[in-house]
Amino acid sequence: MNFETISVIGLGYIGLPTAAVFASRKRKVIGVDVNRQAIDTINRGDIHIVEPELDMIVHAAVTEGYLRATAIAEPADAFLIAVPTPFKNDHEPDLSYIESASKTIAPVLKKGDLVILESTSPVGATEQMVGWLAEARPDLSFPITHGESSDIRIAYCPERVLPGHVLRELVQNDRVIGGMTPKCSAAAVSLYKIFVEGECVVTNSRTAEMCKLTENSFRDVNIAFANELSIICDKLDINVWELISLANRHPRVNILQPGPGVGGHCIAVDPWFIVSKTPEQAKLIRTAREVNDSKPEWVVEKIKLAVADYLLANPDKTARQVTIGCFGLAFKPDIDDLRESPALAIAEKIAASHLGRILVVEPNIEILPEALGKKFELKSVEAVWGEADVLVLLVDHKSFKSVSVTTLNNKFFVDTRGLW
Ligand code: SAJ
Repeated sequence: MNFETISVIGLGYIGLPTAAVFASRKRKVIGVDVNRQAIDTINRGDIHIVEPELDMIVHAAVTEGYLRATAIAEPADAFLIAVPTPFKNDHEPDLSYIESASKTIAPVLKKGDLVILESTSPVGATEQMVGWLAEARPDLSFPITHGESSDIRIAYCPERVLPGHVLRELVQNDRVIGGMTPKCSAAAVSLYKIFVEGECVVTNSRTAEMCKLTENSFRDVNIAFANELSIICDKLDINVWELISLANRHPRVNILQPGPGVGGHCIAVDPWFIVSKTPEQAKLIRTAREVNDSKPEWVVEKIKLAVADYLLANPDKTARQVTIGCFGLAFKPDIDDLRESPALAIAEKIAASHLGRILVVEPNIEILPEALGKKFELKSVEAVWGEADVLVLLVDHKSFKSVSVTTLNNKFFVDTRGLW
């Protein structure tokens, strides 16, 4: 198939890099988004998200005329939907963005077009998307009812790129292609082969949906195991990081690292999409979520104990005179993303109860958002090291690794990452 024009709906962390990579392969790309500011920024050749090297490739794509952003869908040969799929308060998936993306592209669909859903979704979401498309375009036929002879080809093809390494992983990772029929899969493979150097492995749409959820649930369950071990080891006075590194010497054991909890927009969300579909069966997956979600609270209690120990050792001081220093606020090392961050949640909980000062070091951020600036004082590693009475390591940023362990003597500290 020849894809001259490709449309990407949703120009966020996945959609924008994908659009830019297609454009870098000299395809005409129309990016569609509801955010006027994002559209204007992209059309200026700039970016509104943080991802290494993305600015360069978006700038080149826009100035060379291959990439353009708009609020209104235009005809294309292939449509890729990469919109958010958050969950509601009860952990039920919220597919409203997919619904509105479907309604946005429906009027411009034509016979022979390919529509791909990339958003992480519960099993059955692709079929649901086809329902919305078919409702808006009763004049077109879809694979659910017309199989291989349908007018429109449909596939579910999840992304699996790691934030911070998106441009490399988009090209190099293997890609799961879940076509609704073999012809749908073949069309999707030929689209991705424009830039994917990894293997495009074909399956059906439901398996592809479940595959994405399985990948992130696998990590969540493994991290929950590590977090549970860390709580057990704390009781038994064993260093959990030493324990895991020893256990991982076994050729068939690979335990991930414990931490202050699991953050980000994927691993802490996607397992719920399995749980909400099969609540009776997904016992382990639900428990893992609960273990990881409860870890920040456990860390907060540890910090309170460290403050109490400090006061015991310094009877001349009051709680108001104790300064707590938090190292790191991001949701994982070496990024500046504070959204869904357990480190930030812990620091905020401490700020709500602690009477004294709270200093934070976040080497990837120059100025704290206004609301946070009222709660914390942003300082350098050295300043916090010197001024804080109780040190809390929340994120294993590279720059924290150089702190010499010997200088920790006589400090009160809580280390959630095993660096110190
Ligand atoms: N974490 C731990 N211990 C570990 C590893 C991670 O506590 O040993 C924590 C991190 O600190 C962070 C959270 O888990 O708070 C998630 O970080 P991550 O680096 O594991 O993953 P994400 O959320 O940045 O990206 C994941 C990736 N999925 C997998 O590795 C299976 C990525 O490939 C997916 O594309 C992405 O989710 C997504 O979009 O779904």
